[in-house]
Amino acid sequence: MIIKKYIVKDMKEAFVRARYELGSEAILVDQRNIKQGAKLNPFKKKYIEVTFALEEDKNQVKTASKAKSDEKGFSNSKKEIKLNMDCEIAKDKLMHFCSLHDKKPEDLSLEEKRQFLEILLKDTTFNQKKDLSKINILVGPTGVGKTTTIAKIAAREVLANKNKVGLITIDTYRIGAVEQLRTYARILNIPFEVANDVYEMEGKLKSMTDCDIILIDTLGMSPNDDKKLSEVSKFIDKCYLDYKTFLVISMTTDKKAIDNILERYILLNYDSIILTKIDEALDLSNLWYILNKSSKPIQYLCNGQDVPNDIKEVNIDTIFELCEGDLIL
Ligand SMILES: Nc1nc2c(ncn2[C@@H]2O[C@H](COP(=O)(O)OP(=O)(O)O)[C@@H](O)[C@H]2O)c(=O)[nH]1
Ligand SMILES: [Mg+2]
Repeated sequence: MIIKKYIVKDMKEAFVRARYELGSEAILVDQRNIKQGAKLNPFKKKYIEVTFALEEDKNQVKTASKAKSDEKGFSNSKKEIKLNMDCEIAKDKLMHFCSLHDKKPEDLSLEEKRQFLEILLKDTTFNQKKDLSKINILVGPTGVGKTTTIAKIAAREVLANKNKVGLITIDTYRIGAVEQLRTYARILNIPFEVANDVYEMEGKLKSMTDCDIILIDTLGMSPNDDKKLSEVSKFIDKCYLDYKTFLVISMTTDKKAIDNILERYILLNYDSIILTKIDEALDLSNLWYILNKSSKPIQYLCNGQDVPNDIKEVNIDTIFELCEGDLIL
């Protein structure tokens, strides 16, 4: 049994931190109000001390990612990898690979399947360098998960990489959008600013120059909405430091719509792609489709609503795990 105590401002923060460190199987065992600060100080801050417990595996300690991966199919277990391909290019490559090995897809060994995956990814943007910049702007259609993904990235950078992170939103259109991000910033105890117009943008960025990483949330927009695209573009132009633009696409989008998004968002000069809602997709065909279609690398894969756990950096292991179980390649 692992027991861990957290001193936090509220229960939401406690759950985010416990889930991140111990995984979703951690159980809340105790919570009590405490005050921190000098004994006679009337302005002592109120905190909650929250205790979580996690049952250990018989043989190994469950890490957060392992606990999570068991749940969402990102597991390392040696399950059969299904190679039912939905994407023509990937299918052709599989047929070629199988004929070289004189085997049917279902007879490939695990090792051969991994080899094939490496071949499949070799000629794509897969191995391009993927880093965060000082400033990172997430753009994309409405409801794809931009704000949620910003919270996931921010939490990873703060909790795992110990970076100083700041959040800015320019999404003042949607009711609740500002509050959504403000809440995450409060939980993570990091600076948060709203840029109401382009003129405010430079000042907001300057107020965060001591941050290692600044994440900027934008309004969702249809790829056909020229007016909104050019509006967001004006905000991006104000980023005077090193910056990177991420195009966020949901894996549940149909291929025609993906074509349109990839093409239209070129107006915003995006550098990299983030794929969300992998958990809701029936198969991984959109992943292969985008890998073959776009010249931009895919940086993160998001597989659920849970902040901060449901995000993975793209590498061969992540993809290999994704292909296992019921997620079909
Ligand atoms: N299933 C699933 N839902 C997600 C994922 N990412 C975000 N969501 C959900 O999608 C909805 C819209 O997310 P939001 O971040 O507000 O999207 P935005 O409009 O692009 O900022 C919310 O209900 C999120 O919880 C994901 O990877 N998988
Ligand atoms: Mg949003």
